[in-house]
Amino acid sequence: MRDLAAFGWNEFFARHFKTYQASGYTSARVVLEHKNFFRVYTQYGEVLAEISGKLRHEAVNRRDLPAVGDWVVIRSQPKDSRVVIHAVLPRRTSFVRKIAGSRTDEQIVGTNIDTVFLLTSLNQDFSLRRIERYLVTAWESGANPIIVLSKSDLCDCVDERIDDVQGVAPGVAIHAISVVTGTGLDDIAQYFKRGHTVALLGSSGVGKSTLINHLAGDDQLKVQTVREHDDRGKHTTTHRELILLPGGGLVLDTAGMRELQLWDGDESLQLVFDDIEALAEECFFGDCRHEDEPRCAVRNALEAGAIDTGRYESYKKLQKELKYMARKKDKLTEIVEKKKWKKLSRLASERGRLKRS
Ligand SMILES: Nc1nc2c(ncn2[C@@H]2O[C@H](COP(=O)(O)OP(=O)(O)O)[C@@H](O)[C@H]2O)c(=O)[nH]1
Ligand SMILES: [Mg+2]
Ligand SMILES: [Zn+2]
Repeated sequence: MRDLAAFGWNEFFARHFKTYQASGYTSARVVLEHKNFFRVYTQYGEVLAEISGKLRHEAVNRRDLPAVGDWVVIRSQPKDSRVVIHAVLPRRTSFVRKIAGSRTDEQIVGTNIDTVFLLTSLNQDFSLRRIERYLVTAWESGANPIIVLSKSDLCDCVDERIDDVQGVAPGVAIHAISVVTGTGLDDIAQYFKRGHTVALLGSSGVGKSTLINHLAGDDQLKVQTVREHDDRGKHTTTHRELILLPGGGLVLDTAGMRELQLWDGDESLQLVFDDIEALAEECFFGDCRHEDEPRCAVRNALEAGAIDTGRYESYKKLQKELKYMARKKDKLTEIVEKKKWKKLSRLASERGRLKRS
């Protein structure tokens, strides 16, 4: 039997699993999500899993259903090649973004992630504004963000870039790496610890798969097989898979993320832009919009060049995006509440009928 601790099982999950333990259940971690089924790691190896009718029936939101990274409850039937997921254990962290496109809905990119690498390549892809956006979502997820500047071999001003990034991400560790020359790879090895989950996030082409192949080493074949499979799979436009590394630790690839729109993040926004937030405290008016109010500390700082205009614009843009999302979500909550109520009353009347018959 395999040791689930290597896949991230710990006391937190064990505590929540207690209620199931006595009744012939076991736990498993979701490593891949297909259209109608999942692939999960169990003590007996990797198997396919489906959601139980009851779990699907009772789910109101997408977040009630399993996502990659989740610990789920399955019946212990080691001989079956397919298992049924009966419940999702509470998540320690959850990386959520707004689903791509105009629909207002959330998408869970991954759960139970310990560290999230925000990858930006040091060539064309480099953007401080994108880093700020990714940081808000990363802080919101509960995971610890690390900034990884990839393809350092293609840049001749790496130190300047690091300084620039430091300016928008105070207190966040920054590593410049190159899989081609090997620069920085030793530094990031520290994040791959047994049972720890690292998610790689970044635009397509920044080098996520290349880094995973490097980390997976002898397991390279496995990563490639998965990719081939992904190419053929008609339903999977986005690909997320949790990979157990030979040296310990798990890595989650998040391919197919073209845009990262915010879903949640008021407090995280304050955290990422704490320089601006601190200045705003010093404005004469408590509700200063930093537009035409007198004695505005933010505008003064902008005029004096103490804060960068690009950064301030970015702050305002993200703030607006969050406000817009909040309004949309209020409406959504109303609808969901109605749906939930309908569902609950239907379940109650079904139960009533069962009892009577
Ligand atoms: N020069 C250079 N190219 C890299 C490096 N890492 C990845 N690449 C290249 O960047 C391209 C995109 O890499 P890939 O791993 O597929 O990116 P992904 O879309 O984020 O998974 C590929 O052609 C890689 O060979 C690096 O450190 N240096
Ligand atoms: Mg890739
Ligand atoms: Zn002001």
